[in-house]
Amino acid sequence: MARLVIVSNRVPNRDEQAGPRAGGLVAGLADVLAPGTLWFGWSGQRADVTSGAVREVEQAGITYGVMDLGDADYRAYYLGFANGTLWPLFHMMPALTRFEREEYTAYRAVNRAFAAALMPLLRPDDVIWVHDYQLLCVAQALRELGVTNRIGFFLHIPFPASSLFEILPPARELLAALTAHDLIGFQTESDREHFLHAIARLHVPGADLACRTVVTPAGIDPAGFAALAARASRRVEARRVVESLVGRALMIGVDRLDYTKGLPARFDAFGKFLARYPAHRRRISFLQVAAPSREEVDRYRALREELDNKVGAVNGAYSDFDWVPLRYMARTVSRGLVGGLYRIARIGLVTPLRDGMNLVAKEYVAAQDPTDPGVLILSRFAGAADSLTDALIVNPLDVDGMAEAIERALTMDLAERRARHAALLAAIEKTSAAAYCRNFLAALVAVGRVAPPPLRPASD
Ligand code: ADQ
Repeated sequence: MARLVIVSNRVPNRDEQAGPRAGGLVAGLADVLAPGTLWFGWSGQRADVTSGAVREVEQAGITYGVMDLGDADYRAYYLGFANGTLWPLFHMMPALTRFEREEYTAYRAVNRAFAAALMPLLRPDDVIWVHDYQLLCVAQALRELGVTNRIGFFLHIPFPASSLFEILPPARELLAALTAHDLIGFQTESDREHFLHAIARLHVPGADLACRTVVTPAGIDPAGFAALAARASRRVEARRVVESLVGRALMIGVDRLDYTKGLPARFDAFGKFLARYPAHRRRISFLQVAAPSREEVDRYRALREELDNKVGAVNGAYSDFDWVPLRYMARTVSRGLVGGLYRIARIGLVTPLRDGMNLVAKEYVAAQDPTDPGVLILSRFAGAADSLTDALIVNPLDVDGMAEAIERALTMDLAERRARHAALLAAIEKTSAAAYCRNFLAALVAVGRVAPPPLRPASD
């Protein structure tokens, strides 16, 4: 049976001491991997130069192969081209997108270094699955080294409209690099359409490319997350939150601190809600947990400042002696506690300006008590909105519309909450993490007709 080799920029945090890390890719995959899998990526550590030396660690039957990144590569590849160019552009924010040719050169060099370091670890029948925008060119580099294995790629973030993608100077080169994969996976139909449109407009060769793409939305383990959330809602921190509410409804937001997540407009919407519906003022408490990420990037520092100011404005205007309307915690909390907070919350507010999928929306649904569930408010520009149509769907730029949705969620009767939740739960079960992996790998091996690598027995 073929072995599965996962390649991603970061590998799961194997060091419990280092505490939890927020991030969708790892959360989605880690639960479903079978023993015997090799997971290869950056260690998260920096060295003087990228030497390509690999350290292998085995844990629960999974082998993790990691390499360090040189300081200059970290800046040019990771902070530069991956997160200063591709991340904003793929989220359709051209005004935030910069381009430096040296950073792009470093990006390609690091992708080649990944390929060269991985190559000696490969076996002839391995099935290789590369993840996300940091590693668009690894497969091409592996092919140049003579690797003929099945290689699949999955893009976790959106693929932008082709007119935007084309502003990237190496647009055509990057598309050509992607065609080195046997299969290319996307979160939504619209991402796939954008990609195929770009291929056509830039005349990238690859006649059968449409048959080598697949849409497999990323998901979670709904039953596992529900059990974790039920346990966690009894934890001491969760009980402290409940006590602090004294009869008020909790509204929760949980995000990586990122400008794509729409936090400033979300805070404005909450302020608007308090202004427009004075009767609800003391009946709701909004808790936003935002995990700092990519703090070396200026944009992210500016976002932090903007949010601090907005929190001050809302609380300054509406706080009372015994009520703080908006509590904002710029930190990562444990996965268990996140689940417990979702379960306590009457409203889950997920309003990214643009998001590949957004697993927080799925986690919030899974965490609810089905007999008395909360209401999900979801941006139409999250990939998750394609399947979670029974959420209250909002436009994340429409501050008034979001304020109205908060009011509607707060006053929704139990029958409607239950009906919506049942439909949402069915949708997240259909697009679970297990289904995501199964569907992608089935499509990848169908392209090459090899025996599929094993996954853990499905819990969905
Ligand atoms: P992300 O942008 O990281 O992932 P998302 O899908 O929302 O976004 O996943 C975030 C994960 O981190 C969730 O599991 C969440 O619980 C956790 N998390 C976030 N903030 C946290 C905090 N403060 N404390 C603790 N945990 C926190 C990328 C794409 C997404 C896509 C995923 C998976 O950007 O669009 O859904 O990959 O494909």
